[in-house]
This record gives sequence, C-alpha cells and structure tokens, in this order.
Amino acid sequence: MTQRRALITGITGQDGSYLAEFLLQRGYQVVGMARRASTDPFERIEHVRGLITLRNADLLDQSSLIHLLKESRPHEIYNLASQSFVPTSWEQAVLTAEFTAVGVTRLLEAIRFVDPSIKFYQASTSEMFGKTHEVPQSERTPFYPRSPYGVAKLYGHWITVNYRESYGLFACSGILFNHESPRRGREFVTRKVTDGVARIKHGMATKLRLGNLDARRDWGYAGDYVEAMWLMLQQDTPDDYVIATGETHSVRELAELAFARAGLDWRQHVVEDQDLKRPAEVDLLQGDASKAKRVLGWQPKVGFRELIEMMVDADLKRYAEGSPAAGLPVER
Ligand code: NAP
Ligand code: G4F
Repeated sequence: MTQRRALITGITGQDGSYLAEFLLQRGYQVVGMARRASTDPFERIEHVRGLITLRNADLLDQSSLIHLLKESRPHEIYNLASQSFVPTSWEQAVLTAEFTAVGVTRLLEAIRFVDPSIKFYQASTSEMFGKTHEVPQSERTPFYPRSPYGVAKLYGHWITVNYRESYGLFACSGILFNHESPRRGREFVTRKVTDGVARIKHGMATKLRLGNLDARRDWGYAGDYVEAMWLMLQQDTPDDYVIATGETHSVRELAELAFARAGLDWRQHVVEDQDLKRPAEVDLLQGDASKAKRVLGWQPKVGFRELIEMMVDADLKRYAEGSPAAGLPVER
C-alpha cells in the first residue's frame, strides 16, 4: 500500500504541531506549509522538523497553493492556517478575512484544479455560534458570530460545505471548541494565565491584567482534538462535526485553579482591566459532541483540571530552567 501523504497548513501553530506528531505516528508522510518569515517560527515543531517536509506557500497567494499541491501530491489536506486571535480581527478585519475566509476558497480551488480526490479538513470554530441560540451547541445550532474572526470562519465553513455539495469534494468542517496546551500562544487566555502564574511565582511580576472574567468556555486539550480531525477524513462520507468536552468554565474559575496549582491566591494578583474587554463578547460556549462520539468514536481524554495543571506545570518548569522561550509579557 502506498504511504499516505498529508499536507498541513498552519504547521507552525499549536494544532499543526500536534497533528504532525499524530500523523507521523500513523506512518504518514507529512508536508507542512509555512509562510516565508525572516525569523525562525519553528519552535513548536523543532522535535519533528527532521521527519517532515516544510514548504513555503501562503493562503494569500493562489499560485503558491497550486504549486504546492502539484509538488507534494497529498491525499489529505488539513487547513489549520488562519489569523486565529479574536481581538486582532477587529484591528485587522480585512486581512483576517483574506486569510481566514477567502484563503479557504483559494485552497479549495487549488484542490479542484490539481486533484479533486484530495480529502479536505477545514478548521472551523465554536466562535461561529457567538451569541448562542441554545446551550449546549451542536451541529444543528444556528450561527451568530460576534467578531470579524467569527464571521470570516463562518465563510470558511460554508464554502467548505458548498464545495462538497457543488463539486462532490470530500470536504469536512470540524467545529472545534477552544483547545489548549503548553504550546498555546501566550495571548490566549489559558496560556496568558498559566504563563502569568509562572512569572509571579518566579518573582518576575506581581499582577496579571485580564479582561472579562465572566466569559465561559468549553476548554479541551489540543492533543485530543487533532485525533478528531483525522477521524473525520477516515470516514466513508464527508460531514461536519462539533468537537468539545461538554463542560463549561469561567475565566474566573480558570484563574482560581491555575494560581492554586502554584500555591497562590488569584485574588491577590488578578486585576480586571476594562481595556481588555472586547467590543462584542461571546459569553458562553458549551459543546455537544455526541455526533462525534456516535459516528467517529471520538471522546476527549484530558479534563479541564488536568489540562490547566499540565499548562501551569509546563510554564513553571520553563521559567525554572530559564528558557529563553519564556518570552515577554503579553498585555492582550
Ligand atoms: P495558531 O497557533 O494561531 O496557528 C495558526 C497558524 O496559521 C500558524 O502556523 C500561522 O503561521 C498560520 N498562518 C497564519 N496566516 C497564514 C497565511 N497567510 N499563510 C499561511 N499560514 C498562515 O492556531 P491554532 O490554535 O493552532 O489553531 C489552528 C486552526 O484552528 C486555526 O485556523 C484556528 O482559527 C482554528 N481553531 C482553533 C481553535 C483553538 O481553540 N485552538 C478552536 C477552533 C478553531 P505563522 O507561524 O507564520 O504565524
Ligand atoms: O483565549 P481567548 O482569546 O479565546 P477565544 O476568543 O475564545 O478564541 C479561541 O477559541 C476559538 C474557539 O472558540 C478559536 F476559534 C480561536 O481561534 C481562539 O483559539 O479568549 C477566551 C475568553 C474570551 O471570552 C475573552 O474575552 O477569555 C476572555 N478573556 C478574559 N481576559 C481574555 C482575557 N482573553 C484573552 N485573550 N486575554 C485576556 O486577558
């Protein structure tokens, strides 16, 4: 049997790194798409860099995508690349749409042009539910995005569905709820908190400024979620799936748990900052992943407490070792 080849866009991101590991373990030949940078963005995939092929292309550039597909001839494409930070989507709304919305069409067009038998995974998001119509949210819940990011992702979702229905592509949209890990970017709230805890514990800071403490999210572990992406492309027919834990917790609960892990009282360190609140908020996300459980046989393995403790422990260790990757403060 020929070795399966997978192309991952967004290979340098959190999910790209876990998915690359996962596919390598299953014997795949992995090609990672990265955009050209003058600095080295490969920190998250350093440990697998010698095992994968890296290629330059950009979701903004149609011909680079066509060339990449012609050259790498993948059986499966996982489109994880996007401008993924919600607050930036208000500051760079047009660019977010170019990457996160129209970029999906460029990739689907490249598939149509080069090889319509390629299976396609689109990284959709619970942000599409936004101002939620019901709790919990499933594949049948109406969408109401609340940020330019959410709107752009909704376009990406529907163009994936449309190309499946229009051209018969094997195209799946995974509606993933928030998923985190020690590799999460420091601007996202879980990692901002666990990084902040470690900095405070090591005497490098005393306060941590946060925005809306009442917002609630369904937080899972990224390592569990990449398996669901792969499972979607192994089915007989393409479809869309919600991937979530089914639990919801507030940012306040997150802070309490993370500080307690380091023996600290969050109330002495967390400062609520109005400037960090969003123009329009998604107040409550809680997913119903029963379809994924029934059809894919998928369910999460890591719970909320274990996830946050894993992240705090990793950041404490990083600072204890004086890692240069410990980085600069993020005030977002
Ligand atoms: P991430 O860490 O922010 O990674 C995003 C990736 O996209 C990076 O590799 C980035 O490359 C790449 N990228 C951005 N613009 C690009 C462009 N124009 N051309 C090529 N590559 C580009 O995101 P993540 O957490 O791994 O999430 C993966 C995907 O799932 C994203 O699409 C995100 O929106 C979506 N999603 C995430 C979650 C979550 O909770 N993590 C939930 C639902 C959906 P650079 O290194 O060059 O910046
Ligand atoms: O960690 P966040 O920035 O993630 P958000 O906005 O939910 O988006 C993430 O998950 C989506 C899936 O639903 C992905 F599609 C998206 O790409 C990204 O990965 O914020 C979570 C919540 C928000 O309600 C925010 O207002 O935390 C609240 N929050 C409170 N203080 C904060 C802060 N968020 C950030 N980033 N920084 C704060 O200081």
